[in-house]
Amino acid sequence: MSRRAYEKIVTRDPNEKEFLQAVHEVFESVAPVMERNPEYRKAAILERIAEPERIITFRVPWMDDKGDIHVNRGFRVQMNSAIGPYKGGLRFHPSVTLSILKFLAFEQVFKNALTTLPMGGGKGGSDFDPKGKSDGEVMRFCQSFMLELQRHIDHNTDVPAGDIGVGSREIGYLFGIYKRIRNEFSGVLTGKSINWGGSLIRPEATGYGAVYFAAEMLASRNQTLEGKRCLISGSGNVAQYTAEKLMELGAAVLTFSDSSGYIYDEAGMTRDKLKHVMMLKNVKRARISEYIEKYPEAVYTPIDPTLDHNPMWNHKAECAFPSATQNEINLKDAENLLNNGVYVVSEGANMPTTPEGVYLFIDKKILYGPGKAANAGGVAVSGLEMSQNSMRIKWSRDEVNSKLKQIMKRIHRSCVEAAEEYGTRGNYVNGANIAAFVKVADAMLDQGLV
Ligand code: NDP
Ligand code: 2IT
Repeated sequence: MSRRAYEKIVTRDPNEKEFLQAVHEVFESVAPVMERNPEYRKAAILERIAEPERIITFRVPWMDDKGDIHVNRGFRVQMNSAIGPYKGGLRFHPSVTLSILKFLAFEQVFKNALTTLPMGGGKGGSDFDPKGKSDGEVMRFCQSFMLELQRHIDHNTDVPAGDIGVGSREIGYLFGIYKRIRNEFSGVLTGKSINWGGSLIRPEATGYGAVYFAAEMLASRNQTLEGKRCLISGSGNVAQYTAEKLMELGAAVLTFSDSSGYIYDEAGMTRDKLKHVMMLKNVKRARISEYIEKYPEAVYTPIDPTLDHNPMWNHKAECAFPSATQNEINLKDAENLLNNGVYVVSEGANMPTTPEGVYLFIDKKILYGPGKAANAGGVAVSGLEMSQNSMRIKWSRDEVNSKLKQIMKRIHRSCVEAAEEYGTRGNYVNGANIAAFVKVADAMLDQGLV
């Protein structure tokens, strides 16, 4: 690995733990690419690719329903525009820091390159916590947030979307105020509702894509998802549609979680149970613990912060779909997964496995699909939403779904080919990082020193 380039970044931002973690993994994967391509070193591609083109931070003042004033911090990290306008979600969560958004923006650059669509990478958000807030409070926050962000985005410049804490309600409020300020109806955000510019299948895309990616990995061993027992973390957008597609393909979904705990339903999810989860999380905005009130045969386990592992990952299964947040699978969890029979991990979340966990998965040669490949279906359909908006047309469900499937198949193939080309067969981490890096690096070379 290019230690020198990495150490420079550590020296500059020693406290950005998540960002350094994401950079370290990519730099390690692309070391042999740097060896083979001295022109990348000469053009300081590593130094440039890990430095955001622009970071915007701003104050977001807003008033709650009682009339009290609150101040949150807003961010947009415009990481890389070598292959298209900045593209990536907005995260509203109290844990948001610049380090987290830089890691997400960095991952996004490579993920977007893998989709083969013309999108650069960016990410943004705020430390605002939408939990327990009224619709009016969320709306006022979104309006204040966009009042500043709108200066820096445009459908040709930077196109945000949702992520944790930003779903269709928030995208609606953000879009409404953008349209009013700019006096234009454009595709400046994706994840819009279907009757005002959204794409069919966008809500489903990340979860469906993660399942298609798992199916591709299994197909490489002549296997399918049918009859496989699956553990899913999270119970939000990605988790819900991962479950839906898994059930459709005949797999058994055993778990859901949120930041308070998890449910284990040994009998497996059904359409009705999933519908109930969607109502609880999307409409009632309740906790997943309420699931057992309707389905008492399931077991709810609250998070125990004194444990060194998450018991959710300690159940018999074949597949795991981490779909909540970063670093939710540590080494102990990874060991537990393997000991329980899991040999397929398809990451719906971004960077959900710690480096030690990743090394173990690779070492044990399981089918491990890293987030930037496995969850790229969401941003891919965002790219398709942008195309539909530009052309002012709307594709059918089947059309978008079959494009999504093709894209996930292609991503899988480019990971496999790049891993093989560099002598690490079956290593999807190297495959994803290398295939994406080469594409972005070549575009950067073409465009000179910018
Ligand atoms: P949602 O806000 O819809 O759901 C997030 C889920 O994860 C909730 O169940 C939430 O629980 C749980 N969660 C969030 N933070 C934590 C935490 N710190 N500890 C434990 N659980 C947590 O978000 P999405 O489903 O959209 O996003 C889930 C993951 O997928 C994220 O990593 C995101 O970056 C990634 N992703 C999303 C894409 C998309 O299109 N939406 C695309 C690609 C990746 P609670 O209800 O308690 O907050
Ligand atoms: O992490 C991600 O890829 C997303 N949150 C989706 C980004 C997008 O622009 O659709």
